[in-house]
Amino acid sequence: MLVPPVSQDAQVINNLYVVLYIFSALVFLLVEGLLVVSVVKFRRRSANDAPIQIHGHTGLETMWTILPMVLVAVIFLFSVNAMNQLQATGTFNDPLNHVHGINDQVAIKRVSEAKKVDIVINVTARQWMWQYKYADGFVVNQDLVVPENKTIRLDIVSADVIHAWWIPALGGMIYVNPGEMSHVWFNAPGGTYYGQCNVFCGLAHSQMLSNVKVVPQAEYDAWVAEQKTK
Ligand SMILES: [Cu+2]
Repeated sequence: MLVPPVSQDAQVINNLYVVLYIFSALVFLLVEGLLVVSVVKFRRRSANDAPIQIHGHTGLETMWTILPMVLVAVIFLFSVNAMNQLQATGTFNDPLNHVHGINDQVAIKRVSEAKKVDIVINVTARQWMWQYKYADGFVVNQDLVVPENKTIRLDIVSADVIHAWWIPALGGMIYVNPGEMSHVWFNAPGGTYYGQCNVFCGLAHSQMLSNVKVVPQAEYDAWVAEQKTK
């Protein structure tokens, strides 16, 4: 069961999955169907029964070479089309959230101009937690808290090994590599969205949760005020 999407990007990705499911189901039915038909129709009926021996069949061989190629090509086109619709990643020719050098000024300028954002949060991935540093200066180590219906950008770096940020309801996965900065944009309605580090990053990888709590603005302001006093 797919996680219900709450962002446009997550919707685009889910739609692509549905297309892939349909293709997979068709291939499954075709292969299993032929298998069952063959088992029943061509089963051995007596001890002397032997099938006709065939060596080479140009027609069949061409078919099972061309058909998968066409299938993969069609899936590729659907995928490129979906990638081009993703808001958070720019376009296929001008991808945004792929990794950049941390002090690459050109990349930083491009990212900051890419989309008008309300809040930027600096995120550090480390074994085994996400640390969120807010503009007000405080750092939290538990869930990410953001106001609802605001455009958020996360600037994510890794302090140690490769991690990956992925909240299925909010959009696509992004790798977080040491020595590079990755970017994630999202704008979500209120709710709690579950995710976790999506690249095996050591012993406690499975406990490296990355949950996002999206709350009303007033609640967010109160939360920020509380954090500042700590
Ligand atoms: Cu991790």
